[in-house]
Amino acid sequence: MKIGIVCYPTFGGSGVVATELGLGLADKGHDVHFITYKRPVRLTAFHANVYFHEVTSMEYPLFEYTPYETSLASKLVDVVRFEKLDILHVHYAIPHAAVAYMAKQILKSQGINIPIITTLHGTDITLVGTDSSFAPVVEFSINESDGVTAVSEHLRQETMNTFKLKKNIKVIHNFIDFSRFRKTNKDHFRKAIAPEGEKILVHISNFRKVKRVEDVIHIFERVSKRTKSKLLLIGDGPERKYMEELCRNLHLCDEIRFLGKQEAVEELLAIADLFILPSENESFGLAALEAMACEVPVISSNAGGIPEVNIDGVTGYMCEVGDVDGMAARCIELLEDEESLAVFRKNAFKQAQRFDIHEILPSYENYYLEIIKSTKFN
Ligand code: GMT
Repeated sequence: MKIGIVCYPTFGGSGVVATELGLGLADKGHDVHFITYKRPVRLTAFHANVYFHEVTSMEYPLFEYTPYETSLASKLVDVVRFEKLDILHVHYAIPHAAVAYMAKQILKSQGINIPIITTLHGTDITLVGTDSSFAPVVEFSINESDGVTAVSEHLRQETMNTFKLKKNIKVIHNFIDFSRFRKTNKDHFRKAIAPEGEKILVHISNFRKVKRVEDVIHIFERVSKRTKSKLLLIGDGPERKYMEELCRNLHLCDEIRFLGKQEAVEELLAIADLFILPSENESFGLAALEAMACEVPVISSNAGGIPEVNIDGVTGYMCEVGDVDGMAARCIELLEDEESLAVFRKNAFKQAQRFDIHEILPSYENYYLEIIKSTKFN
């Protein structure tokens, strides 16, 4: 198939999933065309059947806001027409689903039928999509997509509850590439970060409010009083400066390291004992899955789709959102019991295998074929 993928090219989960999906499809022989404003961060090496089409917008003094949507729609029309794409798969509803609808209508007027699949990732529904400045467009463009997928059952339900939908939503979970995410020996890193054999806790996110990074720090404060430990905070975003302030106020700067955005997170997960994810909302929790693939148990909230990934008492523990004491107690419990920790590590890995890219990818391929077939004579 010739597949067009539209996504955010940044470090966010939706862009990562879109890029890994595209690369996986290319490995299976499909031609994959990424269409976005910047080369996606995980699209680094050369691949024979992967193409990147950069969307550029004309600058004009009248434009206080550059009309990216118009440029993207024009680029989609161009790429679909001249590369003869079979399907367009857009990730994150805002604005991609609406732009795809616009491109579809233009192409229709030129006698070209392009099926559109929209994948919902989470905040495009739970946080941003419900805002009155977006909601009518999100609802309309989901209904106008030929196929819609959500990354968890919870997100599917939430979308159905939030919008008036005429469409079925297919659940296709996030996935993991074990050729990259697996436990490796990085003892030299461990020695550098925890020279006195301290336990290592890790949190990775985009430091937005929804991630509750302050809970991570408060959990760590409690844990470090009982167990010699270090906390690695990976990623960057609007909350980071407040979190740095909080660490200073709690006198924890020697124990907590802010590592910023990192490309090779698997190398840091390789030295982690626990992964902390106390999110307010989380449609799936790809970061937790990546940790589990590296044999790191997860202490998390039970928000959104996290229970579809983390199994309470098996691959980690889950507590109510904001239950800092509960999450700290669970961390201490595991860190002080090497035997249980080893069992949880193995369980986490086993559960992660359910989301192996090789298991999940065929669901996308089959869905593409189903949607192409069902839209052929529209
Ligand atoms: O985690 C984020 O806030 C980034 C966001 C994104 O779309 O870039 O991630 C969402 O999509 C990921 C991939 O499908 C999911 O694994 C994350 O759970 C989801 N984040 C939220 O729902 C908060």
